[in-house]
Amino acid sequence: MTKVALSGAGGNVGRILRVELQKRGVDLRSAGGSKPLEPLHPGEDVMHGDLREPAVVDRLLDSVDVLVHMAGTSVERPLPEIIENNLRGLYEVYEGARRHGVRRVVFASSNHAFGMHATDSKLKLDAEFRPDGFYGLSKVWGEAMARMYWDKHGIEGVSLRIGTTMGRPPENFRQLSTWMGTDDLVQLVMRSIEAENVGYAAVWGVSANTRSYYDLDEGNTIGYRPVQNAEQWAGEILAQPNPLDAVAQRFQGGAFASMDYTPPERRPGRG
Ligand code: 15L
Repeated sequence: MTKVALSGAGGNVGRILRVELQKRGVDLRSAGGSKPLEPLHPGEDVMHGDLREPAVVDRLLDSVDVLVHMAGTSVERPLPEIIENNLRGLYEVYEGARRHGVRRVVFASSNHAFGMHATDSKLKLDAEFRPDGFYGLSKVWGEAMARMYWDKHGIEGVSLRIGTTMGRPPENFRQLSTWMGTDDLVQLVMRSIEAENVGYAAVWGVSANTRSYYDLDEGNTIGYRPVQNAEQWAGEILAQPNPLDAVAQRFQGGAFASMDYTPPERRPGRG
């Protein structure tokens, strides 16, 4: 049976996956960061620790076939923190994957690797990376890292370009485009674990939203077919004001894009 490790199991997405994957019979080891995870049932395979330490990574990946890597900083933060948690952390788990013969790494990438695309464009999987900050930039690096470990070391990689997933309905106008429901999230991760001969693949981690920023018609290598749609909540959401400022409304990354944004009149050569 495939042994799956889940890092970031105490985080917003990991917490959902920890429960849902076990419900579906996945043989799972769940890892938290600094805080121990309370076992959900007697004998649950849980651990915690700092993934920058090879000994912790060794515990995580011992006898593991597939790593679902959800750990790391998940919001915009100063670059030194992003480098430690997202770049160095990912490097350590990939080197651990080599040591332990892990077959596949499923990497939590993000829509923020594309956040400076305009909200009126629809992206295909080969769209240009346009990160909206240091967090998004770390996901560009992570996708390239997954590609490199497949090309160079034969570790399969799936980059999940996750939109907005939080275990509840969409809450604002932007999320009508970026939302992914829990059923779709679970299908996405199950396909990422079970699909055969993936090699390296990137997939949009969003539901089949009517207002999607992403072209889902081109399909994907792992056979993920979302069935949920944020439009179901459009009536309530459109009745509320859009909470985003004018800049955030122009770019797919929303508030991440407008954070520390240099307006045209303050750009070099325009003053
Ligand atoms: C992400 O990548 C973040 O981890 C999450 O905090 C949300 O901001 C989400 O994207 C989003 O864009 O809604």
